[in-house]
Amino acid sequence: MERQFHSVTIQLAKGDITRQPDLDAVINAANAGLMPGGGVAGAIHRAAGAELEAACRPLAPIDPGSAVITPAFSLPNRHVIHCLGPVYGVDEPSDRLLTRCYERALDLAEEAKLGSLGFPAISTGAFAYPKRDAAAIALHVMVQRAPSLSAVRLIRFVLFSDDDLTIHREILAELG
Ligand code: AR6
Repeated sequence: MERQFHSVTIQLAKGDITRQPDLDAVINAANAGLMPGGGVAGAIHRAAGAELEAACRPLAPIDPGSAVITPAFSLPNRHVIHCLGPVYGVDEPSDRLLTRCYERALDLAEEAKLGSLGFPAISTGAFAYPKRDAAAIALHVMVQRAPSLSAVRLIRFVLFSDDDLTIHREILAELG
């Protein structure tokens, strides 16, 4: 499913964030240390190779709600944007921090003049953010920011499960 908001296409796809060769950058659901871990961060670091860990080390630690950008090394993309989402029930206010994460990722993409981005559902795995609330926040940020984006033209949410895809589809269908 996809929808157009101003000059930005928001697309929903089921898949693996490390297998999106047509995108300029993928977003990592990082940990504060920007190190390999489980979930998205583990997959991204495995696919990018040890150079990514070395590139991340001087940029860490980062705070919840912030993001940094690195090259993507052996991934098929040009860049990785590493976002630290809130741990649900711990990092507060979690909705503001999750919003800021997505906003910061868009800011970094605009600065680097990236045209296409792939986002996972940040904070909804190990960080336990309720999936529907997180999807609403992520999609609202994209729709709100679409009119002011000049480089970013394609935003793809790369979702791991049918359940996640359904939730995002329901919310995207109601937006705008
Ligand atoms: N591609 C797309 N989505 C994925 C992939 C993948 N390869 N792998 C998992 N997901 P998580 P968080 C989904 O836990 O909640 C790590 O250990 C997953 O099903 O990766 O922000 C880090 O080191 C879920 O829906 O991110 C951090 O410590 C979503 O991506 C911590 O987890 C996010 O799950 C970050 O936790």
